[in-house]
Amino acid sequence: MTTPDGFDFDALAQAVIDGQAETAGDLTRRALDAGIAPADILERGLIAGMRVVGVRFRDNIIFVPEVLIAARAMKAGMAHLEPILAACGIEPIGTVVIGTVKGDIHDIGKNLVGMMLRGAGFRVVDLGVNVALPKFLAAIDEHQPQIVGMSALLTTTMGQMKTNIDAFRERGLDRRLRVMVGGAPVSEEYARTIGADGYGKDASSAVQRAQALLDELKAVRP
Ligand code: B12
Repeated sequence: MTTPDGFDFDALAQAVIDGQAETAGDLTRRALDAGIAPADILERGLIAGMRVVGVRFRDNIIFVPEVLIAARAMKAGMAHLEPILAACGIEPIGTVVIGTVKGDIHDIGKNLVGMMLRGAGFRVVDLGVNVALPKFLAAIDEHQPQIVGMSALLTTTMGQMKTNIDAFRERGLDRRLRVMVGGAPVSEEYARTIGADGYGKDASSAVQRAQALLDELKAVRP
């Protein structure tokens, strides 16, 4: 699809699908220069491309190396969006510690959520991927976040989120922080089942939920 000002979202999606990092970066830059909203570039270009990659991967049409190359192209585009999404006010409205849980190395979605949270005024401490419980606990101790975000993309690693939430609760941390979870296999219902306080199906709903949780926490602990 082409916008009235001539930007072709399909070409950007295709660059991700083909793993053309340079083209994905150039097209993202061009879209920004044409005044297209970062959220549209993300959703209709970069994420649209990665969606196709996901289907082809699932159907065994492509394999891990191709997916990695596509992920690199997506990141090349995201690198141009990050400073814009992150540009915000001065004082952070709250702190979020975020990471992909132990056993899982998917980080594209988590990075997007982190970027959008920064854009909404949060300080974001990103622990990276394959984050084991002790690392979450140490970061909570060090950064005193109001919110902890956990990402899991595999059905085999989703359970780790519950293990972590249980451990936070055992330590009484649920009195002073709220937990948000997300990732492709995670649902609102699953989040509720494991005792998470919030779920985000995508980065913008993650931001809305984080803002609501922060307000809720401030009402309880002003
Ligand atoms: C890219 C990718 C990879 C890349 C990851 C590169 C990277 N740097 O992240 C590579 C090639 C490394 C990879 C490896 C593997 N992958 Co993979 N991968 C994918 C793929 C195609 C896309 C994921 C992605 O980036 N999506 C785009 C982002 C924007 O979406 P997202 O991650 O869902 O994030 C959004 C939301 O979920 C939400 N969100 C995400 N995190 C959070 C956190 C919080 C707090 C909140 C509120 C919201 C939130 O907001 C995000 C932004 O909108 C998916 C397919 C899919 N449909 O998800 C498979 C997929 C997840 N992978 C899969 C598999 C099986 C694997 C491997 C086991 C393959 C293998 N045989 O080795 C390994 C596992 C490695 C490991 N230990 O983690 C399966 C999982 C199946 C299952 N049921 O568990 C999938 C579903 C593919 C499939 N259909 O089979 N993979």
